[in-house]
Amino acid sequence: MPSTFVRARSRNHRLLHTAKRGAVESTPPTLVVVGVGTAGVRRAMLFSERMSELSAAGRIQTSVYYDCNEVTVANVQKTLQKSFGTARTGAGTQVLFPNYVPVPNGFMRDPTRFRDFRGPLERDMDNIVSQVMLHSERCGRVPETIIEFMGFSGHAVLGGLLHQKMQNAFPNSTVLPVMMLPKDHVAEEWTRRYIWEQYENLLSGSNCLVTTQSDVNAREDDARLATGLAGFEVAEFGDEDDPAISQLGVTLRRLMPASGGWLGMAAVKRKMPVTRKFEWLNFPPWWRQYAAVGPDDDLSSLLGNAIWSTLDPAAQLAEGINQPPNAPQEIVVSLPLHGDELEPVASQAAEALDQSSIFDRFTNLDIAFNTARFTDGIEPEPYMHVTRIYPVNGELQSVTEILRGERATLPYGATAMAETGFGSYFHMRDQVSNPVLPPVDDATEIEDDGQQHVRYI
Ligand SMILES: Nc1nc2c(ncn2[C@@H]2O[C@H](COP(=O)(O)OP(=O)(O)OP(=O)(O)O)[C@@H](O)[C@H]2O)c(=O)[nH]1
Ligand SMILES: [Mg+2]
Repeated sequence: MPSTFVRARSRNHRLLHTAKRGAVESTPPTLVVVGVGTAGVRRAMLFSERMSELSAAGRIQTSVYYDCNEVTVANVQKTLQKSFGTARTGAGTQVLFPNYVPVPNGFMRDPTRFRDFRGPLERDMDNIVSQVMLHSERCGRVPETIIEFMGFSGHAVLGGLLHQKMQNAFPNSTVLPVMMLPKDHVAEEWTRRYIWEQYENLLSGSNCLVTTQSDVNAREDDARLATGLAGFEVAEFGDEDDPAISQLGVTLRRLMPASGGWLGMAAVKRKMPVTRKFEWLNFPPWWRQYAAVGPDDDLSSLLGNAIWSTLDPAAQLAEGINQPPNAPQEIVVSLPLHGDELEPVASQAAEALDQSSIFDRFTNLDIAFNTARFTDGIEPEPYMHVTRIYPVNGELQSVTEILRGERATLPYGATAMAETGFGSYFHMRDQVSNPVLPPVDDATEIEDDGQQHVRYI
């Protein structure tokens, strides 16, 4: 596919680097995607859809849709049948479902319910993992990046177990668990009482991308997440002589060392100003229409604006997380342009950004531009998507709130630079030793009536 890629790299790399991407079909499959639970499966599906809209679904070796729920499995199968009817890409992807579904409707949000069936469930998961391994041998390479969409509901601990099995099967792969922090009382209660501690063990040492369960528009949030991840996967951040194929993996390996266990994502979607449209008839329907823009300043200021907007709280996929400004940051800009239009637009935008103070604010920032036209429902409007991934340090405010069951009052950031990811037990610390939490008031402790009247001789 003759799509052009342009990279603008901080001030020190003022020269734009241009690379012609080779035929996408020749890129060997190197991704494994795992969705756990109903929401996780939905997110994994959306990611695959985005990848096929980029003609890059062939990069996925295996998709695991792990939801012990007959309705979900049937839905996924129906959707896949439909899309395989039209898309040639992705046909080589292995698709796996749980074979053992002890309860047809899932675990009813109870994360302990799986324990009655743990033995056979684990055997089924072992079987899934060995099929993933077999297929990776068939593809001739171990997966470079494994994306796992997980949550805090009925399938939570099973997801953690599956994560461990995958990690053991592919110790050298870059694994990205994408967590969805709960926002409803049932899930928060379970997280507090049970799930968080399980995850401290099961996900120990991972760097997780944090998102928050949406209370407004889950569909839109899932789409932003999928669009961002797919955009990163087809970007080209690596050096030309880097043998890495998974570009998301390149990004993650750059960001993870700077993180305290978490990564954050911000995504902005903006309508493109269209001056001209034309068709590119040689390609499947989702690539047929392009917005082409003349060489006016409107677009570059709009672009600069959208990039700055990734700093807004509203753009963050998780609430209340902070980032060190000198940490590495990576931005992907996906534009619904014809490949030939991309380079002039990107150079102009890079120049405008250079003049704004963005590279002073983020001294270690990479920006990649690429072409992508995603189908957002039936809307014919072309959109640009800007996504930023960044490492997070210190306290996760929303987690403190969930585990404490009340709003955190002190400003976060006091404990920045601390390792707070799973395995550190940072958020599990007792009340006295956690500086963010108020000290325990001994005077309010209820006295044991019985003890008062007992005299020890
Ligand atoms: N973002 C998003 N959230 C969803 C979606 N479907 C359900 N949720 C929310 O995700 C939370 C977890 O629900 P599920 O994903 O069904 O949990 P599960 O792991 O499948 O657990 P059980 O269904 O209890 O076995 C719920 O609060 C839902 O509101 C979705 O498609 N996208
Ligand atoms: Mg479910």
